[in-house]
Amino acid sequence: METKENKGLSRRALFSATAGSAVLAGAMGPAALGLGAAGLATTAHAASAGADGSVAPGKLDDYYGFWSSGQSGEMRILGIPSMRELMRVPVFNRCSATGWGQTNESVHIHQRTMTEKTKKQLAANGKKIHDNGDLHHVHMSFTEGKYDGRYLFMNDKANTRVARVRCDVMKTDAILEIPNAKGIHGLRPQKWPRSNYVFCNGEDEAPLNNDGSTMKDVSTYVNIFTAVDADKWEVAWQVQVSGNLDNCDADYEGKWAFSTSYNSEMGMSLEEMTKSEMDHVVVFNLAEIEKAIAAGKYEEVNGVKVLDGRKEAKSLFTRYIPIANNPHGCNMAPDKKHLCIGGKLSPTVTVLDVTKFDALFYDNAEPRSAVVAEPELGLGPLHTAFDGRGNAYTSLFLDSQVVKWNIEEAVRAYAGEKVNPIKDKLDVQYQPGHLKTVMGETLDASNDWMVCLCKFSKDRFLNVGPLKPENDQLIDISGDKMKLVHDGPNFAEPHDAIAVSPSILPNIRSVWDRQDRMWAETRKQAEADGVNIDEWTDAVIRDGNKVRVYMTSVAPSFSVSDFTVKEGDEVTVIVTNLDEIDDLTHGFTMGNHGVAMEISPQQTSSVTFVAANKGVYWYYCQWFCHALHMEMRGRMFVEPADA
Ligand code: CUK
Ligand code: CUA
Ligand code: CA
Repeated sequence: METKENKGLSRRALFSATAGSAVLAGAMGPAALGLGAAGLATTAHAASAGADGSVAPGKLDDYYGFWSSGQSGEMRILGIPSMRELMRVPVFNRCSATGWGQTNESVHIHQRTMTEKTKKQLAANGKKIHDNGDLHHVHMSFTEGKYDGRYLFMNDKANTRVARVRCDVMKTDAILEIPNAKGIHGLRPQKWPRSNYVFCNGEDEAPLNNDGSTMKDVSTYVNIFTAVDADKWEVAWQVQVSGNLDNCDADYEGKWAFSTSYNSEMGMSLEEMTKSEMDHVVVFNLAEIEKAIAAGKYEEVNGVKVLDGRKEAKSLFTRYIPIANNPHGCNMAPDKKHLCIGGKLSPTVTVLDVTKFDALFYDNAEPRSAVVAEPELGLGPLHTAFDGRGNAYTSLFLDSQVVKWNIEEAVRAYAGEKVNPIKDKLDVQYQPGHLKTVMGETLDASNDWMVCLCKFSKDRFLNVGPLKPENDQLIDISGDKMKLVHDGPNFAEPHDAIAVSPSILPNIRSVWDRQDRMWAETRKQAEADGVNIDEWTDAVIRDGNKVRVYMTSVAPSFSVSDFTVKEGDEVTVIVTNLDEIDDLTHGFTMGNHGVAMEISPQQTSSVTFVAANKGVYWYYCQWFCHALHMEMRGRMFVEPADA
C-alpha cells in the first residue's frame, strides 16, 4: 500500500509532467487527472498538500471549503487543507468593501421577497433591509446525490430567511423571507434526484396567525417545516409539526426529509424544554405531501400552502420517532441507509435505517423499529461526518473530542454481537460543533481531511481581548488514527462548512458577463434613460429631484470626472467597469456619504444616496487597480437647492 508521503510525491511528479504550473494544477483538480469522484474515496491526500496540510506559496489548495460565519451573516471560502481564507461572500450582512446591502442590486434582492410586515417594520425604523444575519448552515445543490456546482444555500436564523449563492460568480442572487415559520435553523437541499427543494426548519414557536390575538396562549403556537423551490426561490409548501425543529437532512432516494426536535414538550423555559425523557425525529413523506398539495388539500396562510402534519392530525405527511431527550445533529450517511442523530444530552448517537421508514407510514410499524443502532460514544454528541470507508466521526461537545466509529459494527453491536464500533478518539480544542469531511455529505465521501469547528479557543492563540476567535481545526483522517494538523482561528462564528473538490466547480468566472441578470433592473433603467447599454455612454439624467449619473471605469480613471447636483437631490451613481482583465476590480466611494461599492471586470453597480449638504465632495476608486489608482477620482458639486 502506498503511504501518504509517496502518494503526494508521485502526484506532484504527475503535475509537473502534465500541467507544468501550479495554476493549472489547482484549476484541473482530481477529476481532470482521471481520478474522478470514485478516485477521491480511495486515495489519501490529493495534489499539492504536505502531510501536515501545508500548501507551499504559489500552490493551490486541493479543496474549496464553504464556511458559515454565524452572526457575521456572510459566507466564507477557505482553502483546504491550508485553511487560508480566500474570500468572504456577503449574504445577510452589510459589507463595507463591496457595498452589499447598500447597492441597489443587492437591496433589490433583499426586498424582492420581503413580507409586508417586515417592510412596515423596516420603514418605521428608517431602514430598507435587515443588514444582520445568523448564518449557520451552508450546503451545495445536488444532482443524484452528488454536488453539482450550481448553487450554495444558507439560512439566517436571526431574520427567518434563506439565501442562495451562485457558484459561477460567488455572489448572493436570491434571498427569501419565509412566512409563518420563525427562526430558520436547520437547512438542507434535497439530494435525489436533484435539489428541487431546500428544506428549512423553523426553530421557534409562535401562533400561526401571529397577529397578537393569542400571544400568551402557548397552545396556539406552532412550528413550521418549509420546502423552498430551489429554482424559483419561493416557498413550495409548508408542514405544521408537533414540537420544534432543529437540524434536518434528506435521504438519497428522494423519499424523505427528516428533522430533529429538542422541544417536543413545547416548553417556553429551559426547564420545560428538557422535561421529557424523549424528544423525537420527524420524518416527512415527500410523495404524500406532494400528492396533497397537488390535490389542493392545503390551507393557504399568508400566501403559502400549509399542511397539518401534527401528531394529532394522524396524516401520512409525518411520522415521529422517539429519540432520547434534546437531540441535535441530523446526518445522512453516504451508505444511503443510515441516518445519525446526535444525542446531545444523551451520550448516544441514534442510528435510523431509512429503508425501514415505509413501514412506519404504511404498515403501522412501531416508530422505534427504524432504530438499528445506538452506540454510546461520549458526552455531548452533536454532529456526525462520514468518510468513504463506512466510518462516522461524531463531535463530542462536552468531552471536547471527536470519536471515530464504524456504522456497520454499531449496527451489529446493537443486534447483540460482541463488537466495539469505536475506532479512535481525538482531543480537540475546544468544544466542537459541526465537523466536515471532504465531500462527506455526498456519495463522493472521501478519506482525506476533516475540519472540526470548535466553539472555543481559549489559550490556543495570542490573546486578543475578551472576545476570542473560534478554532477550526484540520484533522487528517487518511489513516487508522485521526491526527490533528492545524489550528485555524476564525471570526464569529462558523457553525458548519462543506469541503468540495474543484472538479465540481470548473465554471467559476473571473470576468462578469456584461448582460448578467444581477443588474437587469439597472440596465432597464439605463435603457429608459437613453443610455447606450452596450457602450454605457456617460449621462446625467434629472428626473424631478432624482439624478442618475452614468459613468464607466477603465483603469485608472472614471469616464466622468465631475458632476453637479442640487442640495437635497436623491443621487444614483451607476458605474460599469469596462476593464476585461482578470482581477481588475474598481470601486466607487463617495466621500463623506457612507457610500462605497465594488465594480469587478464588466460588472455594473449602482448606489443611491441623498446629497444633503452643499459643497465639493470627492469620489474615488477604493480598489487598488493601477499605478495611478490614487488619481482615479472625481468631484461631485452640490449646488444650493435654489441655484
Ligand atoms: S448548529 Cu446551528 S446552533 Cu450545531 Cu448546525 Cu450551531
Ligand atoms: Cu480603479 Cu483603483
Ligand atoms: Ca426536550
